[in-house]
Amino acid sequence: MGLGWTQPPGLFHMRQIFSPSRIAAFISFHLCVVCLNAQTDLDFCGSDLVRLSAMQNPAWQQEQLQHEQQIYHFYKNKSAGASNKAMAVVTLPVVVHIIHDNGAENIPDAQVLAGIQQLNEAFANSAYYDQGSGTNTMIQFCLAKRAPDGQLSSGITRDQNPLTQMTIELDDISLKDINRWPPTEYINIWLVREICRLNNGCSVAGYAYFPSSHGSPEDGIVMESKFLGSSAGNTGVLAHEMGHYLGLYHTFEGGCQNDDCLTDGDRVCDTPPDQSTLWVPCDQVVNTCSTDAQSGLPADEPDMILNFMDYTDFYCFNDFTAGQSDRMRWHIENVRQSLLESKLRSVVHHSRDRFFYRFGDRC
Ligand SMILES: [Ca+2]
Ligand SMILES: [Ca+2]
Ligand SMILES: [Ca+2]
Ligand SMILES: [Ca+2]
Ligand SMILES: [Zn+2]
Repeated sequence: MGLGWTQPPGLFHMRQIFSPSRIAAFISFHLCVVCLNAQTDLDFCGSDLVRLSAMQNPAWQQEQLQHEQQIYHFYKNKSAGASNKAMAVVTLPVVVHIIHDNGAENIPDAQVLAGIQQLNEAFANSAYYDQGSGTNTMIQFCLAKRAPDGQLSSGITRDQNPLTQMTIELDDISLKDINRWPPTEYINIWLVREICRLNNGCSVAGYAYFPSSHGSPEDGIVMESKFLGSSAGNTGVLAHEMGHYLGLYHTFEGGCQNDDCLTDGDRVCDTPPDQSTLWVPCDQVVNTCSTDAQSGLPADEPDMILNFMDYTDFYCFNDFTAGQSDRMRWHIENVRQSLLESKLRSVVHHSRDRFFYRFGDRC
Protein backbone atom coordinates (compact mmCIF):
# COMPACT_ATOMS: atom_id res chain seq x y z
CA MET A 1 0.00 0.00 0.00
CA GLY A 2 1.55 3.28 -1.04
CA LEU A 3 1.36 6.33 1.09
CA GLY A 4 -1.30 7.98 -0.93
CA TRP A 5 -3.52 5.14 -1.98
CA THR A 6 -4.85 4.26 1.39
CA GLN A 7 -7.75 2.05 2.23
CA PRO A 8 -10.72 4.12 3.24
CA PRO A 9 -10.20 5.24 6.79
CA GLY A 10 -10.33 3.76 9.56
CA LEU A 11 -10.78 7.18 11.18
CA PHE A 12 -7.89 6.33 13.38
CA HIS A 13 -5.82 4.40 10.89
CA MET A 14 -2.87 6.79 11.04
CA ARG A 15 -2.12 5.62 14.54
CA GLN A 16 -1.27 2.19 13.23
CA ILE A 17 1.78 3.60 11.49
CA PHE A 18 3.61 3.88 14.79
CA SER A 19 5.85 0.93 15.60
CA PRO A 20 7.64 -0.01 18.79
CA SER A 21 11.01 -0.58 17.15
CA ARG A 22 13.50 2.22 16.79
CA ILE A 23 13.96 1.81 13.07
CA ALA A 24 10.30 1.76 12.54
CA ALA A 25 10.01 4.78 14.80
CA PHE A 26 12.50 6.62 12.60
CA ILE A 27 10.58 5.69 9.49
CA SER A 28 7.36 6.55 11.21
CA PHE A 29 8.62 10.02 11.96
CA HIS A 30 9.06 10.68 8.29
CA LEU A 31 5.84 8.97 7.34
CA CYS A 32 4.07 10.85 10.01
CA VAL A 33 4.97 14.27 8.71
CA VAL A 34 3.28 13.36 5.47
CA CYS A 35 0.41 11.60 7.14
CA LEU A 36 -0.39 14.33 9.58
CA ASN A 37 -0.51 16.78 6.74
CA ALA A 38 -2.59 14.39 4.72
CA GLN A 39 -4.83 13.63 7.63
CA THR A 40 -5.59 17.28 8.11
CA ASP A 41 -6.88 17.28 4.58
CA LEU A 42 -8.47 13.87 4.61
CA ASP A 43 -10.80 13.82 7.54
CA PHE A 44 -12.98 16.75 6.66
CA CYS A 45 -16.12 14.68 7.07
CA GLY A 46 -17.23 13.17 10.38
CA SER A 47 -20.25 11.30 9.02
CA ASP A 48 -18.69 7.85 9.14
CA LEU A 49 -17.81 8.47 12.77
CA VAL A 50 -21.41 9.20 13.71
CA ARG A 51 -22.76 6.48 11.41
CA LEU A 52 -20.59 3.78 12.98
CA SER A 53 -21.52 5.07 16.40
CA ALA A 54 -25.23 5.12 15.51
CA MET A 55 -24.93 1.53 14.30
CA GLN A 56 -24.18 0.51 17.90
CA ASN A 57 -27.91 1.00 18.37
CA PRO A 58 -29.48 -2.34 17.28
CA ALA A 59 -32.73 -0.67 16.25
CA TRP A 60 -30.96 1.72 13.87
CA GLN A 61 -28.75 -1.05 12.58
CA GLN A 62 -31.85 -3.09 11.80
CA GLU A 63 -33.45 -0.08 10.15
CA GLN A 64 -30.39 0.50 7.99
CA LEU A 65 -30.27 -3.16 6.96
CA GLN A 66 -33.92 -3.08 6.03
CA HIS A 67 -33.46 0.07 3.94
CA GLU A 68 -30.56 -1.49 2.06
CA GLN A 69 -32.66 -4.55 1.23
CA GLN A 70 -35.51 -2.38 -0.03
CA ILE A 71 -33.18 -0.23 -2.13
CA TYR A 72 -31.68 -3.37 -3.60
CA HIS A 73 -35.10 -4.44 -4.85
CA PHE A 74 -35.90 -0.92 -5.99
CA TYR A 75 -32.81 -0.84 -8.24
CA LYS A 76 -33.39 -4.40 -9.46
CA ASN A 77 -36.93 -3.53 -10.51
CA LYS A 78 -36.10 -0.15 -12.01
CA SER A 79 -36.52 -0.25 -15.76
CA ALA A 80 -33.27 0.06 -17.64
CA GLY A 81 -32.58 3.52 -18.99
CA ALA A 82 -35.25 5.23 -16.91
CA SER A 83 -34.01 8.73 -16.28
CA ASN A 84 -34.75 11.52 -13.87
CA LYS A 85 -36.29 13.60 -16.62
CA ALA A 86 -39.77 12.26 -15.93
CA MET A 87 -39.46 13.09 -12.25
CA ALA A 88 -40.86 16.20 -10.66
CA VAL A 89 -38.57 18.35 -8.59
CA VAL A 90 -38.94 17.78 -4.86
CA THR A 91 -38.17 20.65 -2.50
CA LEU A 92 -37.14 20.01 1.08
CA PRO A 93 -37.41 22.63 3.85
CA VAL A 94 -34.21 23.60 5.62
CA VAL A 95 -33.59 25.58 8.80
CA VAL A 96 -30.14 26.98 9.50
CA HIS A 97 -29.27 27.40 13.18
CA ILE A 98 -26.24 29.63 13.63
CA ILE A 99 -24.62 28.80 16.98
CA HIS A 100 -22.06 31.54 17.56
CA ASP A 101 -20.03 33.29 20.19
CA ASN A 102 -20.07 36.68 18.48
CA GLY A 103 -17.17 35.76 16.21
CA ALA A 104 -16.86 35.53 12.44
CA GLU A 105 -18.88 32.30 12.62
CA ASN A 106 -21.97 34.47 13.03
CA ILE A 107 -22.25 34.86 9.26
CA PRO A 108 -24.79 37.28 7.78
CA ASP A 109 -28.11 36.15 6.32
CA ALA A 110 -26.81 37.00 2.84
CA GLN A 111 -24.08 34.37 3.13
CA VAL A 112 -26.60 31.75 4.24
CA LEU A 113 -28.83 32.64 1.28
CA ALA A 114 -25.85 32.37 -1.09
CA GLY A 115 -25.01 28.98 0.44
CA ILE A 116 -28.52 27.59 -0.05
CA GLN A 117 -28.56 28.87 -3.61
CA GLN A 118 -25.24 27.13 -4.26
CA LEU A 119 -26.57 23.96 -2.63
CA ASN A 120 -29.46 24.05 -5.08
CA GLU A 121 -27.08 24.63 -7.99
CA ALA A 122 -24.99 21.68 -6.82
CA PHE A 123 -28.04 19.41 -6.76
CA ALA A 124 -29.23 20.77 -10.13
CA ASN A 125 -25.75 20.40 -11.67
CA SER A 126 -26.00 24.02 -12.80
CA ALA A 127 -23.96 27.23 -12.70
CA TYR A 128 -20.47 26.59 -11.19
CA TYR A 129 -21.18 22.86 -10.88
CA ASP A 130 -22.05 22.43 -14.56
CA GLN A 131 -18.61 21.48 -15.79
CA GLY A 132 -19.58 18.93 -18.41
CA SER A 133 -20.40 15.97 -16.18
CA GLY A 134 -22.88 14.96 -13.50
CA THR A 135 -26.65 14.91 -13.31
CA ASN A 136 -29.56 17.05 -12.15
CA THR A 137 -30.87 15.22 -9.09
CA MET A 138 -34.24 17.05 -9.24
CA ILE A 139 -33.86 17.62 -5.50
CA GLN A 140 -33.95 21.20 -4.19
CA PHE A 141 -33.98 22.94 -0.82
CA CYS A 142 -35.70 26.02 0.57
CA LEU A 143 -35.13 28.01 3.72
CA ALA A 144 -38.26 27.49 5.79
CA LYS A 145 -40.75 30.33 5.62
CA ARG A 146 -42.52 29.31 8.78
CA ALA A 147 -41.28 28.21 12.16
CA PRO A 148 -42.86 25.20 13.88
CA ASP A 149 -45.25 27.54 15.74
CA GLY A 150 -46.54 28.88 12.43
CA GLN A 151 -44.85 32.26 12.69
CA LEU A 152 -43.23 33.69 9.60
CA SER A 153 -39.49 33.06 9.64
CA SER A 154 -36.35 33.66 7.62
CA GLY A 155 -35.41 30.00 8.18
CA ILE A 156 -32.31 31.23 10.00
CA THR A 157 -31.95 31.24 13.79
CA ARG A 158 -29.13 32.68 15.91
CA ASP A 159 -28.03 31.63 19.38
CA GLN A 160 -24.98 32.69 21.31
CA ASN A 161 -23.28 29.71 22.95
CA PRO A 162 -19.69 28.57 23.61
CA LEU A 163 -20.55 25.23 21.97
CA THR A 164 -19.79 26.98 18.70
CA GLN A 165 -16.49 25.21 19.37
CA MET A 166 -17.68 21.63 19.70
CA THR A 167 -16.38 18.07 19.93
CA ILE A 168 -18.48 15.50 18.08
CA GLU A 169 -18.27 12.71 20.63
CA LEU A 170 -19.06 14.99 23.59
CA ASP A 171 -21.24 17.82 22.39
CA ASP A 172 -23.38 16.59 19.52
CA ILE A 173 -26.71 16.48 21.37
CA SER A 174 -26.01 19.47 23.64
CA LEU A 175 -25.29 21.56 20.58
CA LYS A 176 -28.52 20.48 18.91
CA ASP A 177 -30.52 20.99 22.10
CA ILE A 178 -29.70 24.72 21.87
CA ASN A 179 -32.11 25.07 19.00
CA ARG A 180 -33.87 22.34 17.06
CA TRP A 181 -36.93 22.38 14.87
CA PRO A 182 -38.82 19.06 14.50
CA PRO A 183 -36.45 16.90 12.47
CA THR A 184 -39.38 15.07 10.88
CA GLU A 185 -40.47 18.34 9.27
CA TYR A 186 -37.26 20.28 8.64
CA ILE A 187 -33.68 19.52 7.72
CA ASN A 188 -31.82 21.06 10.65
CA ILE A 189 -28.41 22.49 9.76
CA TRP A 190 -26.32 23.75 12.68
CA LEU A 191 -23.47 26.12 11.83
CA VAL A 192 -20.57 26.40 14.27
CA ARG A 193 -17.09 27.90 14.37
CA GLU A 194 -15.11 24.70 14.91
CA ILE A 195 -15.84 20.96 14.89
CA CYS A 196 -13.33 18.73 16.69
CA ARG A 197 -13.01 15.03 17.35
CA LEU A 198 -12.02 13.63 20.70
CA ASN A 199 -8.19 13.56 20.85
CA ASN A 200 -8.10 13.79 17.09
CA GLY A 201 -7.85 17.38 15.99
CA CYS A 202 -10.33 19.78 14.49
CA SER A 203 -10.04 19.05 10.78
CA VAL A 204 -13.70 18.09 10.41
CA ALA A 205 -15.67 20.57 8.29
CA GLY A 206 -19.04 18.86 8.66
CA TYR A 207 -20.98 15.71 9.45
CA ALA A 208 -24.47 14.37 8.93
CA TYR A 209 -26.69 11.61 10.22
CA PHE A 210 -27.95 9.02 7.75
CA PRO A 211 -31.65 8.41 7.03
CA SER A 212 -31.84 5.58 9.56
CA SER A 213 -31.73 8.36 12.19
CA HIS A 214 -34.71 10.16 10.65
CA GLY A 215 -36.60 12.23 13.19
CA SER A 216 -34.28 11.46 16.11
CA PRO A 217 -32.85 14.26 18.27
CA GLU A 218 -29.44 13.99 16.59
CA ASP A 219 -30.83 14.01 13.05
CA GLY A 220 -29.44 16.72 10.78
CA ILE A 221 -26.19 18.28 9.61
CA VAL A 222 -23.51 20.15 11.53
CA MET A 223 -20.94 22.19 9.65
CA GLU A 224 -18.46 24.98 10.12
CA SER A 225 -20.06 28.23 9.04
CA LYS A 226 -17.05 29.32 7.01
CA PHE A 227 -17.87 26.59 4.46
CA LEU A 228 -21.39 27.79 3.75
CA GLY A 229 -21.81 30.37 1.02
CA SER A 230 -18.22 31.62 1.14
CA SER A 231 -17.59 30.14 -2.33
CA ALA A 232 -19.25 27.59 -4.60
CA GLY A 233 -16.37 25.21 -3.88
CA ASN A 234 -16.72 25.54 -0.10
CA THR A 235 -20.48 25.00 -0.27
CA GLY A 236 -19.58 21.60 -1.76
CA VAL A 237 -19.10 20.55 1.89
CA LEU A 238 -22.84 21.01 2.42
CA ALA A 239 -23.66 19.14 -0.81
CA HIS A 240 -21.47 16.27 0.46
CA GLU A 241 -23.12 16.20 3.88
CA MET A 242 -26.59 16.47 2.33
CA GLY A 243 -25.63 13.43 0.24
CA HIS A 244 -25.06 11.50 3.48
CA TYR A 245 -28.27 12.89 5.00
CA LEU A 246 -30.10 11.50 1.95
CA GLY A 247 -28.44 8.09 2.20
CA LEU A 248 -25.23 8.22 0.15
CA TYR A 249 -22.00 6.60 1.25
CA HIS A 250 -18.56 7.85 0.26
CA THR A 251 -17.54 6.63 -3.19
CA PHE A 252 -14.52 4.96 -1.54
CA GLU A 253 -16.72 3.02 0.90
CA GLY A 254 -15.71 -0.64 0.89
CA GLY A 255 -12.68 -0.19 -1.40
CA CYS A 256 -12.36 -2.08 -4.67
CA GLN A 257 -14.67 -5.02 -4.10
CA ASN A 258 -17.29 -4.83 -6.84
CA ASP A 259 -18.76 -8.31 -7.31
CA ASP A 260 -22.23 -6.77 -7.12
CA CYS A 261 -22.35 -3.00 -7.42
CA LEU A 262 -25.70 -2.94 -5.57
CA THR A 263 -24.27 -4.49 -2.43
CA ASP A 264 -20.55 -3.63 -2.61
CA GLY A 265 -18.81 -0.33 -2.18
CA ASP A 266 -21.14 2.66 -2.08
CA ARG A 267 -24.00 0.48 -3.42
CA VAL A 268 -24.37 2.73 -6.46
CA CYS A 269 -23.62 1.13 -9.82
CA ASP A 270 -22.58 4.14 -11.90
CA THR A 271 -19.86 5.25 -9.49
CA PRO A 272 -16.66 3.30 -10.13
CA PRO A 273 -15.09 1.54 -7.16
CA ASP A 274 -12.46 3.67 -5.43
CA GLN A 275 -10.06 2.87 -2.62
CA SER A 276 -8.38 6.24 -2.26
CA THR A 277 -9.13 9.12 0.06
CA LEU A 278 -6.19 11.10 -1.30
CA TRP A 279 -6.86 14.63 -2.44
CA VAL A 280 -5.55 15.03 -5.97
CA PRO A 281 -5.69 17.96 -8.39
CA CYS A 282 -9.09 18.13 -10.10
CA ASP A 283 -7.69 17.43 -13.57
CA GLN A 284 -5.53 14.47 -12.56
CA VAL A 285 -6.57 11.02 -13.77
CA VAL A 286 -6.28 8.39 -11.07
CA ASN A 287 -7.45 4.80 -11.16
CA THR A 288 -7.10 2.94 -7.89
CA CYS A 289 -9.44 -0.01 -8.67
CA SER A 290 -9.59 -2.20 -11.76
CA THR A 291 -12.68 -4.11 -10.64
CA ASP A 292 -15.13 -1.73 -12.38
CA ALA A 293 -16.27 -4.15 -15.09
CA GLN A 294 -16.93 -7.00 -12.67
CA SER A 295 -20.32 -5.36 -12.21
CA GLY A 296 -22.00 -2.09 -13.01
CA LEU A 297 -19.66 -0.59 -15.56
CA PRO A 298 -18.74 -1.85 -19.04
CA ALA A 299 -15.03 -1.09 -18.63
CA ASP A 300 -12.40 -0.01 -16.14
CA GLU A 301 -12.82 3.71 -15.51
CA PRO A 302 -10.77 6.25 -13.58
CA ASP A 303 -11.87 7.15 -10.06
CA MET A 304 -14.59 9.78 -9.99
CA ILE A 305 -12.60 12.37 -8.07
CA LEU A 306 -15.01 15.18 -8.94
CA ASN A 307 -17.88 13.39 -7.23
CA PHE A 308 -19.37 15.17 -4.22
CA MET A 309 -19.05 11.94 -2.21
CA ASP A 310 -15.29 11.44 -2.65
CA TYR A 311 -12.66 13.22 -0.59
CA THR A 312 -11.23 16.00 -2.67
CA ASP A 313 -10.27 19.64 -2.69
CA PHE A 314 -13.60 21.33 -2.22
CA TYR A 315 -13.30 23.30 -5.44
CA CYS A 316 -13.15 20.00 -7.38
CA PHE A 317 -16.59 18.91 -6.18
CA ASN A 318 -19.21 19.16 -8.92
CA ASP A 319 -20.97 15.86 -9.65
CA PHE A 320 -23.67 13.56 -8.42
CA THR A 321 -24.45 10.60 -10.71
CA ALA A 322 -27.88 9.37 -11.83
CA GLY A 323 -27.44 6.33 -9.58
CA GLN A 324 -26.71 8.51 -6.57
CA SER A 325 -29.68 10.65 -7.47
CA ASP A 326 -31.95 7.57 -7.48
CA ARG A 327 -30.63 6.48 -4.11
CA MET A 328 -31.27 9.91 -2.56
CA ARG A 329 -34.71 10.06 -4.11
CA TRP A 330 -35.55 6.64 -2.70
CA HIS A 331 -34.63 7.80 0.79
CA ILE A 332 -36.74 10.95 0.43
CA GLU A 333 -39.78 8.99 -0.71
CA ASN A 334 -39.46 6.03 1.66
CA VAL A 335 -37.66 7.15 4.80
CA ARG A 336 -37.67 10.92 5.00
CA GLN A 337 -41.09 11.38 3.41
CA SER A 338 -42.35 13.35 6.42
CA LEU A 339 -40.28 16.24 5.05
CA LEU A 340 -42.62 16.30 2.07
CA GLU A 341 -46.09 15.38 3.19
CA SER A 342 -49.14 17.20 4.27
CA LYS A 343 -46.40 17.40 6.11
CA LEU A 344 -46.40 20.96 4.93
CA ARG A 345 -48.60 21.64 7.86
CA SER A 346 -48.27 25.12 9.20
CA VAL A 347 -50.25 26.89 11.84
CA VAL A 348 -51.46 30.06 10.19
CA HIS A 349 -53.41 31.39 13.09
CA HIS A 350 -55.00 30.07 16.20
CA SER A 351 -57.79 31.10 18.49
CA ARG A 352 -57.98 30.24 22.18
CA ASP A 353 -58.55 26.56 21.74
CA ARG A 354 -58.35 25.84 18.05
CA PHE A 355 -55.56 25.66 15.56
CA PHE A 356 -56.03 26.19 11.88
CA TYR A 357 -53.62 24.64 9.49
CA ARG A 358 -52.78 25.45 5.96
CA PHE A 359 -50.92 23.12 3.66
CA GLY A 360 -48.05 23.80 1.39
CA ASP A 361 -46.53 26.99 2.69
CA ARG A 362 -43.64 25.75 4.79
CA CYS A 363 -41.21 26.55 2.01
CA1 LIG B 1 -20.08 2.17 -6.97
CA1 LIG C 1 -11.18 8.76 -4.04
CA1 LIG D 1 -11.30 1.94 -12.09
CA1 LIG E 1 -21.06 18.69 -12.58
ZN1 LIG F 1 -18.53 12.26 4.11
